[in-house]
Amino acid sequence: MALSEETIEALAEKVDEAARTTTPLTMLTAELPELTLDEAYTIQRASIARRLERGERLVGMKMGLTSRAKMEQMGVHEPIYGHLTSSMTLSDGATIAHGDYCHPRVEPEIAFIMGADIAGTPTPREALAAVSGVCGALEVIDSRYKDFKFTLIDVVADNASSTGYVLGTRVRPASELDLGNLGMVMSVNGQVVETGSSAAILEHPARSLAALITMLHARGEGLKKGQVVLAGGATKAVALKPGDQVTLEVEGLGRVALGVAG
Ligand code: OOG
Ligand code: MG
Repeated sequence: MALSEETIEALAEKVDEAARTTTPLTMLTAELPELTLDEAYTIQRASIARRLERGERLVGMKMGLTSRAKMEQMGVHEPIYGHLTSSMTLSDGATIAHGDYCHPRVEPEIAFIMGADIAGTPTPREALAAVSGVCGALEVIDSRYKDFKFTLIDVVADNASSTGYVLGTRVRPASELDLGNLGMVMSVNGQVVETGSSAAILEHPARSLAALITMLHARGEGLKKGQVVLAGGATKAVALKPGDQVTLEVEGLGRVALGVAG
């Protein structure tokens, strides 16, 4: 049985309020085991509509669960996407307050800046042709579900745990980089915590971008010039603690930093 518009709205309000008030939720599928993936994406869009009504702007999209490390860490083995809004944008070197989140984690990412609108079902090469620049990024994720545990359906409804992202200031054309194999080193308080390669992201971050555009196409949507796209964590995510200073170095793309107030 399909969900009514009222139920979709009520579930969107639930995840949106949990995010707004940082109050951990019980998984939606605990009460509604029959929720479908398509309905979960509809709930996600309805929750984003609530943010836009509050004055936030849509600034881009993100892919999630695109590396084996992330899939295994979360126990969800299918790539997903989420929406990025203006309230999630953090500047390089910014300090966040741990208390503003439920249980924040950070992960090393590659970001694309779109140089043209694109929709349809492009190949990775075609998707990359619509990109004006590539940079390193740190994503802060914060599941609204208790203990950071969820099913595929639940995490999609919760906008793929999106809560914040920092872009590196060194933005370069993809053609100048060996984008399919850039070394990535994430450190916390000067200690290396995760090392990886952009190859971990669906074998090449451009494949993640093409997969996103193809998934959006199923809903008659696409990407717009100027939007940011995060390709997905290349390694496991790491829990943030008050006082942490996080840096990510990406080969050819410099360093990105984020602090957590203690
Ligand atoms: C879901 C979001 C995944 C990524 O890069 O894999 C994600 C989660 O792990 O909470 O952002
Ligand atoms: Mg991510």
